[in-house]
Amino acid sequence: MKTISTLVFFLAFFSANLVASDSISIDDSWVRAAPPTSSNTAAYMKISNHTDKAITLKSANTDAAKMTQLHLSSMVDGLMTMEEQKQGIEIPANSTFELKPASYHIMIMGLKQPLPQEGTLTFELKFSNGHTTTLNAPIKAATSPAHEHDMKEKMPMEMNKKQ
Ligand SMILES: [Cu+2]
Repeated sequence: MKTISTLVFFLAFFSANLVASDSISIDDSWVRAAPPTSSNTAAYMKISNHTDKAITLKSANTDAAKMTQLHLSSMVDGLMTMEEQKQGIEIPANSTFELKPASYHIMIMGLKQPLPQEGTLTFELKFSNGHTTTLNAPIKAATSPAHEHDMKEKMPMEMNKKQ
């Protein structure tokens, strides 16, 4: 009986995954660990659109923070700035789009508690085609010391000079 219930579990698991990957799949997601001095961080991932139409990431939500926005970082006059992408982030047809440091990201503002470099953060992503994905993104340390969220921003954010 144990073998059968294990098998049923795996079949249910894999078929759920197949349904979820119909239009959109997410790989390599991660959240930047935040020290106690910072209440903001960002999440990154690769989003694949398996359809022949563009799909827009409309929103991301997590219970761990007061607010979540979709942002684009770019260099303006030698300063890294970020702008909210109110229209969402478009994933072109049949392609993979990467949210990454110094580029598109999910901005997490007003963390309810520090994010140590362990565990995962749960997100819900909503897409323009009605698709919704729940994601458990691992929390990792920053790989690059100079990051947009440590610099002066258009919006008020803590400077993180201690590190
Ligand atoms: Cu940002």
